Amino acid sequence: MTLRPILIHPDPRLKKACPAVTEFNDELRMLADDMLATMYDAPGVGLAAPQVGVMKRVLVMDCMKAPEPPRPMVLINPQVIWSSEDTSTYEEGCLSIPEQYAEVTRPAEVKVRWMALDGSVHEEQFAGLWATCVQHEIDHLDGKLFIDYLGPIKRQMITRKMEKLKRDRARA
Ligand code: K1U
Ligand code: ZN
Repeated sequence: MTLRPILIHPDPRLKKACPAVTEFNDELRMLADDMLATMYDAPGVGLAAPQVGVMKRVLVMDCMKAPEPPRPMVLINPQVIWSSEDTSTYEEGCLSIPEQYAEVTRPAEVKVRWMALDGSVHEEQFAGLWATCVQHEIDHLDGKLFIDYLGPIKRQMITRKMEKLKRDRARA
């Protein structure tokens, strides 16, 4: 298992839609293991493959809150097949946009279909933080960031802060 570096916005790989996974092999299992380890280490509740520079439709998440046991999930080629009309607003963060938070309104519940690492097909309805997280991660697979839901001034302010963070990190 290897911790993989997380790309920081702005990066062209975070703005591109990822193609579907077609091969279920050891490389994919290794990617999922590395992504879960990287997410827990960050720490975060979700992570999408393009955030570690891999352009594949793979996401991991675990929104269980202590003292509940962890529930590491790996979703391959996930699709939202139903969204509730009622919405919920959550102050979102992103491991690719560190220390920046903003309220985003999304469907409160979604039903998602995905494939597991063995190619089996699964469906589940998510609510609460799970629903917010799975939508945030699927957005990553489509090249969309939570700041794309904000107005242009706030989005540009956050982007400038991230450009500075990257410059400072490169100099350190
Ligand atoms: O995709 C990502 O960048 C991960 C992101 C997922 C997410 C968080 C909140 C709302 C929607 C999606 C994060 O995990 S940010 C870190 C975070 O929220 C967190 C970290 C530790 C404990 C609990 C939450
Ligand atoms: Zn994110």
